[in-house]
Amino acid sequence: MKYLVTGGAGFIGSHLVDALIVKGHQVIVIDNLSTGKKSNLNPRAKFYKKDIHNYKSIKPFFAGMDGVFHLAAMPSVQLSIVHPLESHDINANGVLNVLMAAKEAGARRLVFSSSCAVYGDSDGKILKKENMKAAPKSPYALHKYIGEEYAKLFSDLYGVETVNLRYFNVYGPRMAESGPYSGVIKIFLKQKADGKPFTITGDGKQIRDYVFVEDVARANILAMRSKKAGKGEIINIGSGKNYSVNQLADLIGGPKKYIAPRAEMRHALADISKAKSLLGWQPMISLEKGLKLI
Ligand code: UD2
Repeated sequence: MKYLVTGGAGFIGSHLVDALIVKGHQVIVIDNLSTGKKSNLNPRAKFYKKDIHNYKSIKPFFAGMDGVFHLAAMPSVQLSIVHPLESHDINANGVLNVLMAAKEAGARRLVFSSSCAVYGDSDGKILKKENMKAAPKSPYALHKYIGEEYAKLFSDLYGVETVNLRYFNVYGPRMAESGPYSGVIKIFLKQKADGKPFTITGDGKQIRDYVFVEDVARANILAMRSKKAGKGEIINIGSGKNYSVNQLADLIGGPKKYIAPRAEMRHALADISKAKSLLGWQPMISLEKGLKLI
């Protein structure tokens, strides 16, 4: 099969590209290299440096594609709060451009990378289920929600099959080392290597659900071919296990330093029963094992 991966030079996208190529598929990557890196790119993928906010410039690359995986994004809650216009351009308008290009090219299915940020605080409920009301607390969350709604609309109106995957905290090799796109696991591992204490935001009791990047790549491939999905379904992709930031720090092992809290959702734990039933997916790498693979 021929697949186009937007954001295929990025952290998650590049693992997906690797998995597709191992399975013998032909892969085209478009990526503007804003957060992605050429060094992440599988040499057997065809790469084009293109920006998803320019519809005309990306459209030609969709011709002849069997499916599209849309991962290109400005993937930072905190950055979207400071730069809502840029976030809207990439995380909302960009999805529309990619959906439109997929539709025009006659691609069968598009799998969209969304985020558990869409849930917001869910009235204090820790366990997030897909039928809960969306309650975005940041431009990033709102834009991902708009993307999901567009994907569903394109299925209803134009018959493009779509699946929305709501990722929880994805970690693994090639995670950004530092800056706004880095995750707490990478930050703590670096702090430990540098002999520094772990910087814990707020009281550290906030809960997260950490899912290994190769499990996420596999979920994408299953979502592309599942016969039980394709009409804009929303599907959580997490581990189904919860860790507070304090517990994560204890697992990695080292001294803690408490810093100011962030404006962020308090708790996020995925109910993954829908991923099991619709995709036949479940995570295979535990956090304890995954930490050793970074
Ligand atoms: C994750 C995703 C983000 C979005 C969001 C949805 C990552 C890197 N980011 O954001 O793209 O999908 O989920 O809600 O996966 N923390 C510390 N110390 C630090 C850095 C972070 O305690 O030095 C805390 C942070 O306040 C948060 C937790 O660790 O409570 C996880 O932080 P993160 O930046 O890894 O990811 P998150 O959940 O903010």
